[in-house]
Amino acid sequence: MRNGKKLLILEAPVSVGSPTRGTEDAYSALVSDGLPGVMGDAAVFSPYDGERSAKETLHDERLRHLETVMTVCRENYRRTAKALSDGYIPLTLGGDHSLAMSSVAAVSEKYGADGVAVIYIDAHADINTEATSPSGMIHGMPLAAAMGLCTERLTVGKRRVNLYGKNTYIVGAHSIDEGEWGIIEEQGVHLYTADEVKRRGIDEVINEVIRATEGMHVHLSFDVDSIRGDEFPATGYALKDSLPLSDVVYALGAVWDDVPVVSLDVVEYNPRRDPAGACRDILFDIFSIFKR
Ligand SMILES: [Mn+2]
Repeated sequence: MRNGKKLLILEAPVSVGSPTRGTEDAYSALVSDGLPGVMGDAAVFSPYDGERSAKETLHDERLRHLETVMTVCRENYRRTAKALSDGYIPLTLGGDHSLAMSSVAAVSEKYGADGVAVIYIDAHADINTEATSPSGMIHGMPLAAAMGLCTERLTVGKRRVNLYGKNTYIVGAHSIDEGEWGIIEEQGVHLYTADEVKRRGIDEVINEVIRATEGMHVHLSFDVDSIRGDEFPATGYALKDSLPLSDVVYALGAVWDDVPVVSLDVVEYNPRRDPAGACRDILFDIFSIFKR
């Protein structure tokens, strides 16, 4: 608990922004397996109360299942904004990573796009637009949507631009689409690839990010596929070139301890791919970081 603030853990059940079903059950699986006991006094839990999103609404191959994704995103935006105004640190528990556009929108409306930085720990850059995306999967677009680079149909909240590239720090990406490289460069996004982290060491990289975000309100967005697939297989894309678990744990802990994080996402955990609960236990350890 920091400055007397508790986390408000928000269920955000959407998976159709990705090709894999199952992440929509992450909240209910983790809660029934004991996450509230792990968090103790540090967190309050808030199940989703909007329209459920299991249905697939594929109308446009460039924006797959847009309506379903946006229904959950609009609801999560509303709930994140309320959590912030009620004095909580909201934690959006996905669900797939399309949700980040909604949590970032709420944070940006409260603090202003100029005052918000995003630290984005992910195997992917998630900065495609509907024009550059090879798949049309919206979980690959949330950063571009938050920057106002996508169609207005991906706008959540009151404003089109909620984030600037110069305030965006992607850590651990290694699966980056061709069209994303140009966007990263044009927008001035700070990209620390998995290769760079392995070369320089996670401590040096994350300390550089922490120093660079000084004075900003930070949203921390964590995709479990940033962890090496052999260590954390319970996700849509378990990738061997992702970061070692120990690096990711170090990065999350360093950011949490040294940065005034105002909001978080934890996304892409798929309990259907975790029959023995090994990844659940890793997540419980990671959530324990956010108790301190
Ligand atoms: Mn992601």
